[in-house]
Amino acid sequence: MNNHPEYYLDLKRNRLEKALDYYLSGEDSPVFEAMRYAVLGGGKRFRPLLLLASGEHFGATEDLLLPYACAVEFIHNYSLIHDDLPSMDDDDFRRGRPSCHKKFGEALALLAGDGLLTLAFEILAAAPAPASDQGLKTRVAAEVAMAAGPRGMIAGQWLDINFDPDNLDPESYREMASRKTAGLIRVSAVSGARLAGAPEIAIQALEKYGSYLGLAFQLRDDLQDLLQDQASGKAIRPNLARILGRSASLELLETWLGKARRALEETDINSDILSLFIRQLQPGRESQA
Ligand code: GRG
Repeated sequence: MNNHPEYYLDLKRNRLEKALDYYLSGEDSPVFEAMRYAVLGGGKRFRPLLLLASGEHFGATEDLLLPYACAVEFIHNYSLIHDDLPSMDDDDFRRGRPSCHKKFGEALALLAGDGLLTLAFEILAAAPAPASDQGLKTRVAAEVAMAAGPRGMIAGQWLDINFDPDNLDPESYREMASRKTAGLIRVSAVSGARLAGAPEIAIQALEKYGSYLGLAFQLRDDLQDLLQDQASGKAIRPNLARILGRSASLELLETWLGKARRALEETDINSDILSLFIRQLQPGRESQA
């Protein structure tokens, strides 16, 4: 078998696509059609791949991990559908196609998002528990709920909506990004290892790795927005890259990626895949994460 990290990711991406399709099949309704449109139309599958890579590194099987990975991807897709709505970020395009509400109308897009969020927890409730410790399943489900919920992603979204563009400070921006974007990435990195029964020291390292990877993910996205906005002459949306400027943002991106790398090194987590996720976010590389 080819052990190349890119080969591993292609293989897992394939399995994920089949599993996502499976969970969205068998029901012929407009809501499911909109859910399928939103989920199955591309996407890098960064969070579920992270969950699979972290779990398999510590010895969990793909069969155990796949439902959890799909649940996290469904939550992510719900957040994108709702984020694109006119009352939020008002985006007409997502993944190179009309966003869900542009294709199906607002009511159906709202329901498709709700459908994906609740389906995620239906899947978690039915997911197999690790044989070694049945309680780990509930713990993971609770941590996923916390990351997505009103103290996590939802709180982050509210902070984001309410930013005053003229009074942005890096600390409060970091707080927003940590909840809005990094939380789901962090819980993906941790959940796989938790389900595998990894030791607490490794879990803590993955918390740190996931947090910094998530912050870097957001900052990279901000930098791309800044460059696009500068090129198009459009008003630059408030973001961290705008406050810091390009060169300080690139420096901070390197710092955060360095912290993610050190979290793995300090605890001897030698995973080519987890390291590749860091490299993919490095400045100058095409974003494939
Ligand atoms: C509506 C409760 C609620 C939350 C929305 C995550 C989020 C919160 C909004 C997305 C806004 C955004 C563009 C953030 C930048 C980072 C990010 C999450 C980008 C999109 O994720 P990718 O790059 O998307 O993983 P793909 O298409 O690859 O799945």
